[in-house]
Amino acid sequence: MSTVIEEVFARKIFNSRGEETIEVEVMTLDGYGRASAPAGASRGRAEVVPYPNGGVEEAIKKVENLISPELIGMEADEQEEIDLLLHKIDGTEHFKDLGGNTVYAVSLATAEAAASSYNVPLFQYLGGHLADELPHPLGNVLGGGRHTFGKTTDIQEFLILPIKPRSFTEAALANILIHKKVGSSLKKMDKTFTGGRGDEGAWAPTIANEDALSTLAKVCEEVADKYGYLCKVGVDMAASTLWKPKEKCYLYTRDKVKRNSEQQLNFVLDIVEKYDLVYVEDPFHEDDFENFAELTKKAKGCLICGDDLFATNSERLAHGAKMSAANAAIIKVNQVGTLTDTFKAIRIAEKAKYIPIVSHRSGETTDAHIAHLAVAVHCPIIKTGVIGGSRVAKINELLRIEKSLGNRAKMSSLSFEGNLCQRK
Ligand code: 2PG
Ligand code: MG
Repeated sequence: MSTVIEEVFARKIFNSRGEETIEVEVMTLDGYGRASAPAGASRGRAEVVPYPNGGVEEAIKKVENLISPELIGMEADEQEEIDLLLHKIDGTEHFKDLGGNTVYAVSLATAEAAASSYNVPLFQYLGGHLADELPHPLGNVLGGGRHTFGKTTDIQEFLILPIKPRSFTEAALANILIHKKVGSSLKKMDKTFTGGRGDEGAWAPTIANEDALSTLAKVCEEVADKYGYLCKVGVDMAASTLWKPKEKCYLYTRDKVKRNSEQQLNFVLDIVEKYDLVYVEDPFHEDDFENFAELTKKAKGCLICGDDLFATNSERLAHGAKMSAANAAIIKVNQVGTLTDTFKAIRIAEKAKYIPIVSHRSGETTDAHIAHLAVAVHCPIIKTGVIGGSRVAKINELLRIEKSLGNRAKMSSLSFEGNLCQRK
């Protein structure tokens, strides 16, 4: 068994939105890894820069001329050294020179090549033999914002989270059933609904924000009564996309409403109570740590999650933790670039008792690395979408992992007892 890197190769492929992206292959003497980078549409300002000037073409040249010569001869299982080297070659704070997506593809392909050299699945290579817990799938069922166009909802994502499923298979089934039933409800509600869906496979109807919430809540109730699958509703408000800094308000174009920060806080508290929301992501713009903290204090029983707020950035997470801003954090590897930086962010989140939520991006390839990452770090929740090729790729990989674990497979612990969702 040898993990010595023999070849590093980069090419251009397309993501689910038809945008160009980078794919990297890493060959060792005994193994092989391949990874392609996802892309966000509602990106946080604190994220690393996705590509160097010149885009994917230039990123490929960077791999060929700068990264590959350095990596050849190194051991693929020296992940930290390799990720550190990528920082050194780049030399900027936000991977401006190499591009965060370039680095993402190299970092992930290297890890996969090491796992393959050892002949173990990626989740086991990263998480060891005790990695036997499956995450709860947080599924995007209906949406608008930057993931669609036209008169869709202002809130970017209306999500569902299965509560206490017996297995990942059962949880995935519940999400698919609810997605399907929400589609039927929308068809009945609006004769002009075409069945259109947004970037992540979520329905994209032209309805008001609260109508979306009540539709989802109703379908969840019906499914619980008829099939016994208990699911709760959540939202990703992606509030930075609604925030108008000059006017200091959140603009809801669909609902023709403007809300200042206080009104936004009250609106979120209202919908949490009215629709029994279990999850609220990015309810305020990305620099408003104070209101995140205020909401976290007040919205007992609800996960308040930072995505653009933290951008998987260790310093931002540590700052948020000091203020008790949020109690969950989205983890997206391409927001920071390397696996090592991602593990660091996860450790900080866990130390602060935040729930880490490994997440897809709106522009995805059919890669399934995040499924492995979620199992490796015992992540209680994975945000992956419900249907569509690039979404199902992650779900299917988790089904394979569950099956491969046999009797050892269990759902990651997420306690919904009492009023507060927290890790046991
Ligand atoms: C988000 C993500 C994924 P994007 O805001 O959470 O759902 O969207 O990848 O466009 O940032
Ligand atoms: Mg988000």
